[in-house]
Formats: sequence, structure tokens, C-alpha cells
Amino acid sequence: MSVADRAAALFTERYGTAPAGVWSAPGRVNLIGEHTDYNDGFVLPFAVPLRTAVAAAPAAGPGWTIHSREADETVVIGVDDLTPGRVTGWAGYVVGVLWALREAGVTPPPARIALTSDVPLGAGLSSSAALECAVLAALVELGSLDVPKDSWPRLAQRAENGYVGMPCGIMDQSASTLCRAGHALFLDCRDGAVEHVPFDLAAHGLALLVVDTNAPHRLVSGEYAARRAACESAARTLGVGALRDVEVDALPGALDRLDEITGRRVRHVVTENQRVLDAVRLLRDGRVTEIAPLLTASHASMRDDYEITVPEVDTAVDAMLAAGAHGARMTGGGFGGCVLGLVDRSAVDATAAAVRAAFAAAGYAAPHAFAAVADRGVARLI
Ligand code: GAF
Repeated sequence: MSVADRAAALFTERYGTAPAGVWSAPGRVNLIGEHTDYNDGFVLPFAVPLRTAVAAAPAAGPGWTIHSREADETVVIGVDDLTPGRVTGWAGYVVGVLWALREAGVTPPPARIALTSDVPLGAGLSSSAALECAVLAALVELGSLDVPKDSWPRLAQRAENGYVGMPCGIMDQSASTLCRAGHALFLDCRDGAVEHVPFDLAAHGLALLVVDTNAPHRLVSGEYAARRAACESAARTLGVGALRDVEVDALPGALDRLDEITGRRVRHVVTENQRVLDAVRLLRDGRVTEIAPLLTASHASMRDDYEITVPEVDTAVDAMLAAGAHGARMTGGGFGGCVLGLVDRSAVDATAAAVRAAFAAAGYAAPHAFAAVADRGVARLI
């Protein structure tokens, strides 16, 4: 059964009536451009065919009833709960969207909601943005709200920053909202400019192997916030609005003005922005295999300069490269999560087997591997 059908069936089972509709939003894999979004930089994610589905219908009284299949829990939310910190856990992302709408001067419609998801939690595939964006789509349509789609990423980000307390950038919510099938989303996180870059690997005899290392990441923990704070402090020291304003050529001079650790953080961001621009240029020209060294360089930069990888992630990247992957890197916020590898189509199974063998040898739990294709963003499915 599709995720949309499962959400509809869940709604009927819980509430004894059919939903008014089912909306869904995808998780994402970021091809390249990590920890650049909150530095006003560039990112290149694509949506994966793993989706969160929200079946919903208007409710008579005030408030919201929300049931999650994965949590096996029903949460009843009153208007008083729209206060940051009041609701935590999975429901906090839903209530965060209600709160963000109200903060924007929009009254979300009372509703009954049933949700289920194919996006694994804590795998760095942006399960939270998928949830936020699917809920937003449902509420906007149920309430006929005057909330244009290009404002959804900021609203969903506001939910996460202001309600959940995770100081994320704008990448994940943009990917979940704006991505198109067969394309990666080249996003300028400063002005929101978007280019849908063709990303059809099969046409080039290639595939993108994604390995979920099962090393759970905890982005609400302090490390993500610490990286973000270091970048903002470095920008102030350098007298720029954001690290996006530091060009690669100006890096040596900038590093002279920073302590050693901050300098490495800045070097990651500045070089990563350039790698995104280089990757986009190559993809536009159809020179897909040539992005591979950029992927591998991105990983080295995250491992050595930004220090956000963990042993499971480094093992997966090394195993992919040893098995002949053209390039490989961790994707997402880090401290666990997923690794991607650009491989020949014919090498997908052998590369996945090589990672499994390396994990077994290291005593790690068996990882989950799949070949990812670029899917569409948020949509009404039923
Ligand atoms: C997480 C965040 F939510 C994104 O905004 C982004 O910073 C990413 O980590 C790192 O590139 O997914």
C-alpha cells in the first residue's frame, strides 16, 4: 500500500470517516553544500521517494487532534498549546507549524489529522521537514489560507527554529517544498533564487547509492548550534554579513584573522560553497561523473575541518571509494546519518555489499542501502 493510502486508511480507522484529502512531502538527500545554508550560501539537494503523508479533515470544535502511526500516539492540541516548548517530540513539529502560521497572522483551521511516514527518523534524510511541509500543505488547503507556496519553506523553518528549538537553515524545508522529479534544487540561501538542475543519473549509466549508517544523529543537541554560532561569530570578526561573502581567493587572509579551530570551520564553509557552484556548472553541462571529486573533497572537509562526521560515516565513505565509487560523502547535518556514493549503475549491489562487509568487520550494526532518484516535492496525493 502506498504511504498516501496508508494515511487515508489510518484516518478512517481512527476517526471513523474518510479524510478530506491526503497531502505528502518528501525527505531529501543533499548532493552537496553542507552547513552552507545558514551562512547565506548555496545548496544542491534533491527530494527522495520517501514521503510523509498527512490525511486530514476539518474539525468542528477549536483545536487539533493528531495521530501518528509511527509513534502510535494521539495528541490533542488546544489553542493554548501554541506556545513554544509546550509540546515536544514528534507532535512538536506539527504544533510548530500551527504556531508559525499564527505568528504570521494566519489562523490555522481546526482539523483532525492522521500521519504516517516512509522517511526514517534520525537518518539525516530530513524527516522533520517532510512532516512540517506535509502538515502545512494540508492546513493551507483545508483552510483555504492565503499562504503562497514560496513562503512555505520560511514558515516551516520558523516552526523548527522558534517552536522546536532547532536552529536549522532553510535547505530541508525548501527541498521538501520546491523539488522537482529528475532534478536537483540549486538554491541560493541568501535571496531564495532557485534553479532546477537536471539530475538524471540513469541516463549517464550512473546511480546514487545512499547508505543509512544507523548511527543516529541528534541535531537538537549542541553541536549543530555550536557550528552555527562559530560561523556567525567568524562573520562578525571578518566584518562580513555572512560567510557566503568570503571568496575562496580571500581565504588565506581571512584565516590569518581567526583562531585555528574557527579558521577550519570557515574554510569548510567557503570551500563548500565553491564546490556547490562547481558541481552545478558540471551538471548543467551534462558532465555528471566529474562532480565525483567534489563529493569526496566535501567529505574530507566535513571530516577534517568541520568535524561533523563519526566513525560509521567515515567507514562507509572509505568502503564505497575502495569498492570503486567515483565519489562519496556524508549527506545532511552530520554526527551520524547517511552517506551517498556516485557509482556506476552496474556497481550498486557490489558497492552496498562492500559497505555491509566493512561494517561487519568493524562490529557496526548492518546498514541499510538504497539507490536514490530525484522525486517531486510536496503534493496533494488523494
Ligand atoms: C540539517 C539542517 F536542518 C539544514 O538546515 C542544514 O544546515 C543541514 O543540516 C546541513 O547542511 O539538515
